[in-house]
Amino acid sequence: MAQISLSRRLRRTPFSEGVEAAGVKGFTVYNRMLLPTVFESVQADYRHLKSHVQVWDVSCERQVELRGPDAARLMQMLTPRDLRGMLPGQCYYVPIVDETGGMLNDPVAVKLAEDRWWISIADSDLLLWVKGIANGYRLDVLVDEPDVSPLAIQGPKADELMARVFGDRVRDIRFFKFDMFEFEGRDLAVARSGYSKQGGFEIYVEGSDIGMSLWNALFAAGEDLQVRAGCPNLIERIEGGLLSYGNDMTDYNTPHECGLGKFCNTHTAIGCIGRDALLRVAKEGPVQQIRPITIHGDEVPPCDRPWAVYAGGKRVGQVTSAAWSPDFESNVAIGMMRLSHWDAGAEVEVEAPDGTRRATVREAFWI
Ligand code: THG
Repeated sequence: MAQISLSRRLRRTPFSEGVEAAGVKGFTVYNRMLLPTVFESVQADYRHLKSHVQVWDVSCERQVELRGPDAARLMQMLTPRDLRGMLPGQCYYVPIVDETGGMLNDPVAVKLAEDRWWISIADSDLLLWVKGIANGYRLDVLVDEPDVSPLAIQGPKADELMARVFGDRVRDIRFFKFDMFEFEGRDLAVARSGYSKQGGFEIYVEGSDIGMSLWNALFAAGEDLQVRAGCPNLIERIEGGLLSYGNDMTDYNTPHECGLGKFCNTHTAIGCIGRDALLRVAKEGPVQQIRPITIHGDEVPPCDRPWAVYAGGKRVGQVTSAAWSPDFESNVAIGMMRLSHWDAGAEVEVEAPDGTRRATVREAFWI
């Protein structure tokens, strides 16, 4: 198998040394940065994540920082989610849309103060869009990418590991809230969030220089908890219905097609750049939507391009993520399904690269 060539354009992270020492076996590129995808095997990593605790180098979730008197105004221009009730110390999952209502990113917004925000981005060049808007509208706000690298602690033993390093106060952090914690004289934001359904935290590590000492402290404290290096797990995130920007959705999709309508308050999100477009599409309702899908038969190959979905000889959707789930003993998948075939129970055919498979549209994998 060919290898990917390393260079300055493919950025390393403050934790790359630790990731390599832990025996990483595969990477992807995300925001022009290395993101581990496999340590032991995707299935072994999955079982460990669901049983113990893992430390994830998710530095590639880069921050777009907004700082200045117009920071809150700019943030609301970017998203149809109403931010008026959001307080410092809160995180919101926010669809970001362009002037057509197309999805540009699906980040976590972190409100540090009225005039200071981080946008913890998925894999698209959001910094350029945000800088363009700030300058085009002559807003009084600084927009840049700070030296902040998220480190996620995920799994059922995450509370115990974090309490040992940061103190029992971490146990009091509520879901999608953060508080400040000291490590080696640095004040770090620690949130209860992360790209898994196993529970856990994200540490926004400010200052690359302390990266490896935090990494080492977590591994030293968690030896008896069987702490391991891990990464966002393909199987677990499909089971949990966590979407992947660029895979499950692109700028051709609206938030409503992505099932993110619950994170839109288009009527009250005054100032949102995509508001008029979304008011129009929301009135009609989407004609396709993202759905969980069970693909029958044995383990599917990797889904590195959309797989067409058919019913009665007509195209009715596409699968964009798929993996074998040991716990559900079937292939779990995420796909964009046309309205005629998006109801749970719909029987369809998926054109996988190794042949046509029967598949069933689901409400959720655990129902
Ligand atoms: N954490 C942080 N930044 C991120 C991600 C993250 N940036 C990139 C990527 N992940 C952005 N995408 C997502 C997708 C899903 C969630 C968070 C970021 C998520 N969703 C929960 C869910 O759908 O169940 C909860 C949403 C809610 O209830 O508000 O967590 O993971 N820092």
